[in-house]
Amino acid sequence: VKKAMTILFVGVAVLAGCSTDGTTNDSGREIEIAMRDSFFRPGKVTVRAGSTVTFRFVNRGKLTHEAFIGDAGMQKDHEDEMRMANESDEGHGGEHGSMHDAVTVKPGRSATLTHRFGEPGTLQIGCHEPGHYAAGMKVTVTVR
Ligand SMILES: [Cu+2]
Repeated sequence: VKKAMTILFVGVAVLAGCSTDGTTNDSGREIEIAMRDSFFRPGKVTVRAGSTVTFRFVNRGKLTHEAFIGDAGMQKDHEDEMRMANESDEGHGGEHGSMHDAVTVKPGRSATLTHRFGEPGTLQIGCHEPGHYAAGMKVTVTVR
């Protein structure tokens, strides 16, 4: 918990630094997000429109988790795809590695996902392991 607080504090400090300079582009920024059973910490991040940000997901839980970046509609579509993949034995891609903007992270492992944020708006990073997204396992990403 202490570490998550530190990350949160650093994140806020970085944002505060950017707001004093309108031209700051935080491309190349890396944000660490912890995966727990079953939620992400921090649960909210803010990024700049037009920047490319790398998220490092560190799975500190005992379950496998996933991270998928997209808007609310894309989260719903991905949730449906994951449900279908879990229900049928065929066409079950395992790590679903062909899908960009999604990573699956086993307990004790970490993985990165780099995303370019276009227009201002609100996106989410959701975990679509069965039941996790419904349980609130998501990060709200404010793009501004
Ligand atoms: Cu999860």
